[in-house]
Amino acid sequence: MMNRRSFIKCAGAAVCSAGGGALPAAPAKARDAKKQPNFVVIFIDDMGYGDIEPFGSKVNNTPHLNRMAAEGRKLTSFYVAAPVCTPSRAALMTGCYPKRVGLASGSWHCVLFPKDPHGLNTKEITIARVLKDAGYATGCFGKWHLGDQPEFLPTSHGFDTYFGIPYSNDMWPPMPSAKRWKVFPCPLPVLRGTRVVDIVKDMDDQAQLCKRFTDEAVAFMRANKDKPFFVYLPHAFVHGPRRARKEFMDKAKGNATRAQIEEVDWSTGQILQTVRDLGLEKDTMVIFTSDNGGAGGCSSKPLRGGKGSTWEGGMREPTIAWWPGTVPAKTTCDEVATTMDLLPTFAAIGGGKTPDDRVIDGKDISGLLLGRENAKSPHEAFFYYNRTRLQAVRCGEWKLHASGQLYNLDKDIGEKQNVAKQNPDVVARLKKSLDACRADLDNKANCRPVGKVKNPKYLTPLEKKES
Ligand SMILES: [Ca+2]
Repeated sequence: MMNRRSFIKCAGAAVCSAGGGALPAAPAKARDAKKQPNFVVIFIDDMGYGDIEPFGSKVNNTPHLNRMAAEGRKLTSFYVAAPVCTPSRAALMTGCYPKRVGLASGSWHCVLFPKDPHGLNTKEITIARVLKDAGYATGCFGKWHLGDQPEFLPTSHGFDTYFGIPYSNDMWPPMPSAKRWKVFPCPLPVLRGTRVVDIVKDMDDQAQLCKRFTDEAVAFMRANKDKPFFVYLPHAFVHGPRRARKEFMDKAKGNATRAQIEEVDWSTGQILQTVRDLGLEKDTMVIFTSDNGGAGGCSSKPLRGGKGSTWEGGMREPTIAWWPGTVPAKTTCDEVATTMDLLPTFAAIGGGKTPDDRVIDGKDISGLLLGRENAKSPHEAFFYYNRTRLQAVRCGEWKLHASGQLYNLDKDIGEKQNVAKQNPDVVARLKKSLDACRADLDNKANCRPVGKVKNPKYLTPLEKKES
């Protein structure tokens, strides 16, 4: 696929706009750091709210995240828009509720599978395309999971460069679930652009994924240090099956969950150190968060629930923003914010254009990130979807589940005390909010179609013994 250099070479030619996006593409340009800081989004897979020390872990050692939080800002009410991979990623990429872009779920499961005919529609304008069109060099390193057909891969969605696995690391012949799901055996490919360059064969290969994605991201940052860049680093860690590199396994005494969390901490340290080494720490915003709540072995404490649920533990993520000198150090923000907000926020900060020809659910949260005095959440309401079902709404301190339970999250972050009876007026107000959301997102006319191809193919040949 097209790398940045070949892209520049043919910038302006019609062929370069193939793959969607309404805006004309612009070549990556020289840095004007004041106007165009770099953006890095580190997106962990299946890590819970309580898995890192800045968010209360007593189990895992996360010195690099501790330093990141000390130098930056913790976001304690930061949400993803779905409690599982594919829809959560669709929301981050498009700035929209997953249902809005046809990806509330996969075709026959809550997420997309290998050879799925569906994927992120190339008519969507991703955060990468917005930044690329503003002159950023854009790279994605890690797990994509928004469609594995070439037209759905990152290089069709505004990323100059892609290296990673196209879907989850457990969509893999050795997994017992692979047979149960009857969609295999297709070896798990590692892609560069749209080309398969390697196969994840065994657990030793799995253990290398964090380092490989990190090394690629670091090399990309070094190669693009003189231009504004956007790095999206969606780790395959800490999604099962889990194994980290030996030094981390040894340190964690064989506890693979702990070892993986500590290795993504190491990875974050590598990213921040690279930024410092390049002298770009005053010009780079880094966001660390996770794609959904904690899966087995992880901790979403003190929140209730975890991956797959619309309790807080499924969708509220341990999030840190870092930009020395601009994002205030040693601070915490508890205002409601979401991954959907990153697209309009990065556009606002980086001189990009948020699409105005379609609904974008995310809002500019630069006031919250930069710690402007009295900055409030731009969200009157945040909605919790599980696949296509609306299950809850949060308005300020209150969360109403569609089932009728009401919680005051300021006083009861663990959703233990249903206070619906004591607060009928609040229940009535939030019910109206749920109704308004249903009237919007349950109406197909307000949603855009998922991408679809006619003859999807496995990216790698089937294993002989199984075919
Ligand atoms: Ca996930």
